[in-house]
Amino acid sequence: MKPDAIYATPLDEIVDFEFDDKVASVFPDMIKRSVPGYSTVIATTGVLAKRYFSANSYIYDLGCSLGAATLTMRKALQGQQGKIIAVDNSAAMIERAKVLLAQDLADFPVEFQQADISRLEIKNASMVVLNYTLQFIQPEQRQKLIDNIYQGLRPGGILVLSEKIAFEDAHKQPLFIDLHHSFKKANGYSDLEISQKRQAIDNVLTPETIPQHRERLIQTGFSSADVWFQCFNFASLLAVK
Ligand code: GEK
Repeated sequence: MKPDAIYATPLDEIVDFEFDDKVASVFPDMIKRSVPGYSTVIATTGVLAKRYFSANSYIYDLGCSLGAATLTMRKALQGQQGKIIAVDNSAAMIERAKVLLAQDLADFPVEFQQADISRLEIKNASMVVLNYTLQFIQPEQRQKLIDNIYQGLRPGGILVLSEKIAFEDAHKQPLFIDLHHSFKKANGYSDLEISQKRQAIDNVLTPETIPQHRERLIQTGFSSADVWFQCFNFASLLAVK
């Protein structure tokens, strides 16, 4: 795994974070060292796929990056009839994801698409995965995307929504940001890397609170929406149609 050193040296200008080739080439190391609980969320996505997938349906992995969740779900669904449709708008991510898929031996169809998830037709889905991606969609466009997902799900189908989260409480917000930075330091990131990355990503990643996520999901029509995992300021919700 190529180590992430993108923000390791002082940069003259810090530009907005982008999912370009430089990021895609170090992505597995970056996300593992930056997102507390990432490997638990990926592994559990496979467990949920096994339970909620229904025959001849689709599973969507929206903002799939290199396809970590897709490959885990594929393994869980070997031999069944259906398809995983994995979508990302970054050409660099999709190109690399296709190479990783070609090296994977599991037997379940996967289709990678380079597309904007805000403009996607979602249909016949038993499961939709939005792992750490809604946070990059403009807040005013989020309801439309969640509506589209809800419409495309079969009754009893699920949405797995994993996000960086914010806190309303004036004490909790800085505490959890600080705890997240401690997590990154423990994983070998320097103070310079943490602060330069923070400047680069703050304009493009807008976290919301857990009550905001839950209310949106329930208002959309989901019969339940519960947090099944949280580590510091990263959480994952399971919403059932
Ligand atoms: C994982 N789920 O490893 N349309 C399509 N893709 C998008 C859009 C959009 N509008 N906006 C952002 N992306 C993955 C990790 S990373 C999270 C997801 C992170 C894509 C973007 O190109 C990137 O690959 C992904 O969403 C977010 O389980 O890096 O913090």
